[in-house]
Parts: sequence; C-alpha cells; structure tokens
Amino acid sequence: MKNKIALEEHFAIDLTIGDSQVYARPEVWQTLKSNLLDFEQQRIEQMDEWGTELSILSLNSPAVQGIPDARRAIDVARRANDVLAEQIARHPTRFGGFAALPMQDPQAAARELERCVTQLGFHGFLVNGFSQVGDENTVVYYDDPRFADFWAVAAALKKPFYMHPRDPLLGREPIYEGAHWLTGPTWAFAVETGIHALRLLSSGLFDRHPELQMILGHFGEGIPFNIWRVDHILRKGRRGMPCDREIGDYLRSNVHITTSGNFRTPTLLSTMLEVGADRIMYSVDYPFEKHEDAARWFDRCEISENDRRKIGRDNAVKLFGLK
Ligand code: GRE
Ligand code: ZN
Repeated sequence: MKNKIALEEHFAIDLTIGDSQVYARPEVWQTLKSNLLDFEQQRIEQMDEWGTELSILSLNSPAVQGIPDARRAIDVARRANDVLAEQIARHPTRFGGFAALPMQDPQAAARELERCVTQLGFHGFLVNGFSQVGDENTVVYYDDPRFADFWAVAAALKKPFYMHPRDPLLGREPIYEGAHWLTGPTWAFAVETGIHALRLLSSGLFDRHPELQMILGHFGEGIPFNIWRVDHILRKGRRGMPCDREIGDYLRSNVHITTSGNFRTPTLLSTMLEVGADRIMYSVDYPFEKHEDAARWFDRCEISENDRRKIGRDNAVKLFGLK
C-alpha cells in the first residue's frame, strides 16, 4: 500500500536524546541516535521506500514527562515543539505533529497545547505516561483532579491525544528486579500504559468529555484482549468505579488503536473483532521499529482491501480531519 499514514513516529532533540540510550544495545545506539535526530534524510527515505506518505511525529520517551522541575519541563517541551514545527513547515505534506506537554504544570500544558494546535497546526498531543512532578520519585497520572481544566481545554480543541509508553519507576516496581529484560517494550511498557489508559477510561473523564479521543499504540497495550473480562468482573460489582458506562463502551467510542511495533495478524484480527476496523490505524514506531517490518507485514496481511485502506490511511484522514 503506497500512501499510508503513520502516527507513532518519534524524533529527539539534543536535550532529550539521552533518554533513549537505555533502550539500545551499544552496537545499535549510534544508528538509533542518528535516526531519532534526523528528519530529512533516512526518515523520508524510509517513508518513501515503504509507502508512508505522512508521519505524525512525536518526541521520544519519557523526555518531558521525566523532568520533575516544571520550569525545565515547560522549556524543553516548547523547544521540542518549535523544532517539530519547523520541520513540518519544511515538509508539510510528509510530516505532522503531536505536541509534547509539560504536564507537571497543567495550566502551562493547556497553554502549550493551544499554541501547538492553533498556531503550529499540530494534530493533538502525545504524553509518555505519568509525569514526575517536583521530585523524581513522585508520579502523577492524568485522572488526577488537578487536570480537570486541562482536559476541558484538550476536549474543546477537538484533537485526539496519544497515550504513549514509558517505563515505571523501577525503584517503585520490585517485580522487575532480577528480570530487567521484561522492562521497556518487552512487557513493562504495555502494563504501565494499559493501566494508565484504564485509569482514564474508568475515571469519568469520557463522561465529562464524550468527544475526547485517546489513541493507544501496540494494539492497545493488551486492553482489547482482556476487555471482556474487565467488564465481566466489574458487572458483578463496580467497587466504587465512578464512570457512567462499561469500560468496553468507552473503548468502542473514545479509543483508537495503532499497529505500532506489533506486526501480527492474529492480534490484528482479534482487535478488529473487538473494536472494529474503523478504530485501528497503521503505525510503525520508527526508529525503534523498521518501516520495512511494518510494511512487509501490513501490506500483505490477510484482511480485505477495504479494511487495509481504512487502517492504512482513511481512518487517520477522518480522525485528524486531513484535507
Ligand atoms: C518508543 O518510544 O516507542 C520506544 C522506546 C524505547 C524502546 C522501544 C520503543 O522509547 O518502541
Ligand atoms: Zn513509540
């Protein structure tokens, strides 16, 4: 498929590139680093070769979310968003943007989001999970009441947001001790991000803002596979859960799911059965993943051509209101 749209595609700036080094084996770090910092060379070559017309770009992880000092977080977010805006201006048909936001200061995050959407033409925002706030051992999730006004601003802008992974703070998660190969994209990303998404879905956020749309990568971080059980258990007793509906209802009305880094047909088919082909979108997760691996799988996997067009492109055109 030639004119795909991909939306979990990452870049870094000098101030954030160091955060990605722990995820690269030493022999591939120089390549990953160069690919994250690059916009116009390898990135566009790979998009051309493997049929991605438009990449919606976002900062690497955890970057701004991992900066406990709010003033520094505000500064780094603004710089990253300005770098991205400049590249989008140079290649408006090839790049779009998700804003990085300093959630350490919800008011500042709302102002930066408004700037990015109304002045820079970004398509929404991407957060790398919880934010450390004040000191590095403090974790804040976005169902916290302090974000009420932020979410009102985000919903009013009518752009989706991407809930992207970061690792849990390993000092607070002893379960990974002695099994560090399970951290990061192996497993910990999905657990951490899946729970954060479930917190938002069950918090009442989507009752207050029924139009708000959340995007999850990696085929939904495990949620579609387990949603029947989640609702089955909660149907027997809600245990204080404050939202109006079942979590699966929000999954089918407020969530979109991408293929990023999870190029597997049985998983795609199961997700299609659970949420429908209209809520699934192609993504690569470049440069942590290869366009080649994503496209070789997606372009030929056994779905109808109608569904391939929706997932590869048309659903994103609709969601982001592209030309
Ligand atoms: C990502 O942000 O998507 C990512 C990382 C580190 C390793 C793999 C990965 O930040 O997909
Ligand atoms: Zn990613």
